[in-house]
Amino acid sequence: MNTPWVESPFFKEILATKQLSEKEQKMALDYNENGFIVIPNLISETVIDEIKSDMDNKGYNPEFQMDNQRDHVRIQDLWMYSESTKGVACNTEIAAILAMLYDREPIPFQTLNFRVGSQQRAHSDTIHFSSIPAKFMCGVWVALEDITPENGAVFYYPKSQNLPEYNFSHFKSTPSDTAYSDYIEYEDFIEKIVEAYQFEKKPFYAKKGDALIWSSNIIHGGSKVLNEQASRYSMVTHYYFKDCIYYTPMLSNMVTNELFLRNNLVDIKTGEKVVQSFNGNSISSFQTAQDKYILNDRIQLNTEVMPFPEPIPPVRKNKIERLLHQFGLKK
Ligand SMILES: O=C(O)CCC(=O)C(=O)O
Repeated sequence: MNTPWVESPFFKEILATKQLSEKEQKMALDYNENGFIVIPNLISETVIDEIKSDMDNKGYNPEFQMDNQRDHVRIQDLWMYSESTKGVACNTEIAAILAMLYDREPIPFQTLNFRVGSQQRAHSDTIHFSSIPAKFMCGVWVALEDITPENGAVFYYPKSQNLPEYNFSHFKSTPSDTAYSDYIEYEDFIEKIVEAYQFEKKPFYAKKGDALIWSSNIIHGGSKVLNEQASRYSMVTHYYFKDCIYYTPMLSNMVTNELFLRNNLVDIKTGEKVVQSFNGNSISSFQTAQDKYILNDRIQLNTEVMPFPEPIPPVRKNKIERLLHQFGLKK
């Protein structure tokens, strides 16, 4: 089935065919049941100290030149400037666990480093990072200091990974495009979903060095910070898995199925652009708006999922339109 085996309805059957150690089996069972697992004491004190020093001396230092997004809470993709952050994103122990859980090569593609609690409202990562086949994505969050009720623990709702992958098409009454300014509507919706299903909220009071792996669709966020002076050094790496099509539902039109494809994903391990495919098979894409694509495998417009150069040259566009008419794909 085109779903991670660990999230498959046939999980138990598949598990019985696998040669897993007792430890791996327990991880797979827990991940399947709850949508997350904890790996205690994964990252050493030395590495943690190096990351924190890079955060303070580079990420949060306005004098240090970097093009990445950063504010007083988070630094995006510090791995580009911090070998130790990159080392955690490419940690071989994490990679082995992810490869075991997903049966595909993990691709670390984004890091976020936090100095304080994010206080981010409940959400699933699938609103930002989805894939075809679905659910080939996960987050690995690492505590770079002890987490307490004071400093804004990450929280999650076990079993919520089994919900549909909610996006704007599930609650907005119009088929219009969405933008980040609409995100609050998604957060309000997710809050209502959590209430409706009465999921149990669990804070992650991690010890320094502990890691939490969460599945793409589990609802999670950052608790309120009770002590404004408290730091919460931590980092998260987001992973996709090989041979999928990668897109952002938040910026796609999920009613008309026009996808915001992540054409510029970079594999942190190699620094190379990630090739998109459906289980290794390339699929054509047709650009419908500046940042949106439909996938089509009948008309060979492109050999793989890649954008056309922008703007689409008029001659080519006419040819595409003629082809779409011819195949009954456009009136
Ligand atoms: O670190 C946190 O407080 C939350 C991070 C998070 O929700 C995410 O990376 O998706």
